Amino acid sequence: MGILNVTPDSFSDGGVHFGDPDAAAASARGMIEAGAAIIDLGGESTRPGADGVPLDEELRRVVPVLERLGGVPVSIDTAKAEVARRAVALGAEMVNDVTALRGDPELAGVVADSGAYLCLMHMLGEPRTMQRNPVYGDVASEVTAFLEERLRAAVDAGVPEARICLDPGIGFGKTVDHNVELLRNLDVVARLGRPILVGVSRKSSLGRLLGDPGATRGTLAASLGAAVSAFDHGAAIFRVHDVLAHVEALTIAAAVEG
Ligand code: HH2
Repeated sequence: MGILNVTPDSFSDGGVHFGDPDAAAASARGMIEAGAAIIDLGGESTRPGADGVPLDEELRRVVPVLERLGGVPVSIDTAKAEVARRAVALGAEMVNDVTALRGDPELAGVVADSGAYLCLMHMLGEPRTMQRNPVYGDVASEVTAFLEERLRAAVDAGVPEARICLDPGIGFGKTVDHNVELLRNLDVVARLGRPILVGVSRKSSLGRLLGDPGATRGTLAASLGAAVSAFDHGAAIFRVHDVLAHVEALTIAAAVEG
């Protein structure tokens, strides 16, 4: 899954494609050529400390890009029902909701009615405050219990289970140690029987693990190490900025795994 943020403030690629839908669409097509199976298009940053974006502004960011992405498999990274509705009408095949259907009461219905795929992600708190001292007893089992409950809620709302993938939400209300522990115990989440999506690409925990306590992002090499390790622990979908490098690394990991 290649990341395409059309925001001024995403933690890693903020501003790169903001206000230039032609460049954004070209970048998406480049990621597909490099081996991405789907492009995750987002118009609202969820980095720690980020404020929300109003509906009309989010639509202004993503709609021109969606209109240029005919033939490209797209996931829309949004928590807003109206953004998802417009996106699926313009061809998006998946809704990636970092609130796991807790943000907008109408989103479940939009996904169910459209037949889109759905990603449910774990987050403790909300982006503005989520990194203020997150506390867990056992992070893997708590995240798994949350995702199990959200999976049931989505199915009860009419989204077929076979269309849903689950994401432990690396960096969303978690310390570096929580993120590492979660990746090490991904198989616990995978026991829910749904494909696991992991987004760890360039995240600050990677830079911090490499010894910089003030890191705001991680390197490519660190991202590849984390992705291969996540693969070994059962991840199936990788949300990444650097598609070709991940396709190459994961192709080798998969070959070794057999
Ligand atoms: N991470 C980010 C955004 N959306 N969606 C899922 N399912 N999983 C993730 O880990 C995830 C996500 C944050 O990364 P990014 O989009 O690069 O930055 P920002 O939120 O600042 O736009």
